Amino acid sequence: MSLRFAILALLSVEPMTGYDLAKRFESSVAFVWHAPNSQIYPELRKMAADGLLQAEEVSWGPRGKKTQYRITAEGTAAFRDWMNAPLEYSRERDPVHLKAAYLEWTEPSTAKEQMRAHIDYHTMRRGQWQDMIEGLRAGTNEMLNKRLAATPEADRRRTIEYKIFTYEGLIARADTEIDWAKRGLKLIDSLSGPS
Ligand code: VNL
Repeated sequence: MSLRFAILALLSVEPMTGYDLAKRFESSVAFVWHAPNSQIYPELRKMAADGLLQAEEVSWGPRGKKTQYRITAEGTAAFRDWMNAPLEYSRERDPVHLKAAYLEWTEPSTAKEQMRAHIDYHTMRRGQWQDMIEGLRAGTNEMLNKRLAATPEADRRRTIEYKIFTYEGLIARADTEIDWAKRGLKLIDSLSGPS
């Protein structure tokens, strides 16, 4: 359900073809709302059918045509309403923690390998988020630059700072995961002797 709001967030800047939207999505909002192209294209069609977007045929190349999606007044209102509604939470569905609860079913060496993989994964994600913050701060993020060009001067600072705030939250979470997995490594050793 949140997918359509992630799409509306991007289309609030300018109309895009499905292909351009999918590409931009991947390098911006996908870091907080991951969705494969196989969900994005059908969602765009549904949103047009629901009146949130207007689908327009635009020429592409010498004879080709492409569908471009433009946010409607209804789409803008739906995004604003959603933004102003209370936060929603979903209950945990985390295979890592599910497995952590039953590590007695593994060899200690396997359990430690999993903890190390957890550290590696979150270290990698942390790096991507750090790079994102650097691009947002340096003014080299293409999506943000387009958004800023369409944003009144008085709103630009908060438009930037809230994006940075988002990635800082993800980095803090990654740090917590890394610390937890390090504690896991120690715990596994203390329960089984070094392996
Ligand atoms: C935007 C740009 C959003 C860069 C992002 O993540 C991002 C945007 C939420 O302007 O919509 O990393």
